[in-house]
Parts: sequence; structure tokens; C-alpha cells
Amino acid sequence: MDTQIFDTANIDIAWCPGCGNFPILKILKQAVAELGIEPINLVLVSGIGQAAKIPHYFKTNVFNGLHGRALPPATAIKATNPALTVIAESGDGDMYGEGGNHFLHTIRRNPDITNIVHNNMVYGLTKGQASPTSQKGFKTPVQVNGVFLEPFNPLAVAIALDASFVARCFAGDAEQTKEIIKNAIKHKGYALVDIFQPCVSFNKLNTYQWFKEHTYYPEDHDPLDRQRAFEKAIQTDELPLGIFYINPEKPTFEENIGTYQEKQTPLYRREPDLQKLCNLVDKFKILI
Ligand SMILES: Cc1ncc(C[n+]2csc(CCOP(=O)(O)OP(=O)(O)O)c2C)c(N)n1
Ligand code: SF4
Ligand SMILES: [Mg+2]
Repeated sequence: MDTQIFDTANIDIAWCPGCGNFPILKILKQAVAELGIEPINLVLVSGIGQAAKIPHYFKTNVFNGLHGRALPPATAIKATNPALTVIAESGDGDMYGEGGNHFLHTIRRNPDITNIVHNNMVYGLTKGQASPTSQKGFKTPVQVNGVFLEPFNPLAVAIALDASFVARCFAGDAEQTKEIIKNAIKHKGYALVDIFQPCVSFNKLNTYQWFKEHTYYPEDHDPLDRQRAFEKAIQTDELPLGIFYINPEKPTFEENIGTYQEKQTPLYRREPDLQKLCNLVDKFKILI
């Protein structure tokens, strides 16, 4: 399938020239095109931020919601129509800061969705304040003496919660990132893909060059080895890339809720049982 099928016509892209969001947009289009996913069967869900604008530049179904709130609608969309490929995509602030609680509990629920995080280690949209993944010592107009908090480690947290797929990429490595995203989309269950994304305007510390010099692809890593995956995730001298961890056994949210045990008809096609709903409301009224 040609990637042009996902191109939007006549839209100015509101990202700075050289921003790491551009290669991610291109890579994602290639990944879904190579998987043969039609625009009608894809949904991109985002929150607020520079990264969260990505659905605007993608001709497909989109839901651009509240800050930090991409994961709940993505979970609901998948549960309502399991035939769709659902990707929740936003920045490090949106997913790990404002949306941090949803991040934790979506991992526990394990919906069959892909969660792509553009990790530029900064709040880009609001002009350069520290984000949860900003490195210690990173100076900003707000954190004038440098960040003194330990950065949030999304991979270690995800592996600790037994997320079913955990990976990290670098936007400068197009081929490897595309393959990892394809694997994440094909994976059954929640898949986290944290992508190092240089912000050329507000993060002068973690540049393309910095990521190139501080990352590597480990050889002989077995993603079924959770202990080893965790060790890799907490490594900070050099930052490993690739698929860290896969749990192929974990049942998905859609399987656990049992909605599809007896009937395969997607929820959005079922006739609403109004009487059942009224009974429920009546019951609730008595309770309050
Ligand atoms: C409830 C709420 N709090 C704060 C903001 C301001 N705000 C908008 S985007 C943003 C941070 C976005 O950072 P990130 O998710 O890392 O995205 P980036 O712009 O770096 O891609 C903040 C704090 C907001 N819009 N709503
Ligand atoms: S501010 Fe940073 S993240 Fe936002 S578009 Fe510019 S370079 Fe990209
Ligand atoms: Mg950011």
C-alpha cells in the first residue's frame, strides 16, 4: 500500500523545521502502509502537545482529546470495535505527566492498543519547561538551576507492571523504528513504544547527536526475559534501544471483560437494551 493514502491535503504542519516529529510521522505512515492497514480501519488518538498534533497530519480516523487523556478513549474505542487498529500517540508530558495515572492503569488493563510516545524530554508546546523525563541538570526558563528530580523511567515502570510489549526507539533510526512499530501494532495486547524525539527548539541537551552517541542496540537480548529487560531499562550510562520485553500470554482487556464471549458482534453494532439501562438507572437512584 502507498503511504500517500494517509497524506492530508493542504495542511500546514505546525512543527519547527528539523523537529524529530517529522521522521516519526513518516515512519508511522510507512509502518501502517506496510502492514496493509486501510485508513478506514485505523484510529489515532492523542492528547495535547506538539506530538499530540500527529493525528492532524494523518488521513485516517482521529480523536484529539484532553491533555493526558488519550489512553481511556483509545481503550474504549478498541473495546467497542475490536476490528480497528488503535494507536494512542502523544508526548512524554502528556503520557507520563498529565496522563501518568492512565498510563499505569492502561498497562494493567492490557487493551489491544499501541501506545507511541514522542519522548523529547521537554514540554515542547508550552516552550520548554521540564517534563517528567527531563534529565537531571537540564536548565529551562522555569528550572533555572537545572532539574533536580530523578527522571521518570517509563520502560522500567512498564516492565514492573508486566506490560505485554515494551520497546524504545530513536526517531533518527528510521528503519529500526519502523520495524519495532510494526511489531508493536501486530502484538496482541498493550504495546508501549517510547521514541527518543529531538526537540530542536527547546532541548539543546538531548540533540540528534546526543541520542546517536548515547544509544545502542543490544545484541542477543531475549525479550521474553523480564529480569534482563528490567536491567536494560534501568541502564543510564548508555541507553539501549529495541524491543525490551514481550509477555505473549497476558489476556487483553477485551478478552477479560467478556463482552465478546457469547457474541462476536462489536458493541457499536448491538441494539441498545434500553430497558436494561432504565433498570440500572432506577437501581442507582435508590442507592443515592
Ligand atoms: C490541564 C492542562 N495542563 C496544562 C496544559 C498546558 N500544556 C499544554 S501541552 C503541555 C505539555 C506537552 O508536553 P508533551 O506532552 O511532552 O508534548 P510536546 O509538546 O513536548 O510534544 C502542557 C503542560 C494544558 N493544556 N492543560
Ligand atoms: S518546539 Fe520542539 S517538539 Fe515542538 S515542533 Fe518545535 S522542535 Fe518539535
Ligand atoms: Mg515532550
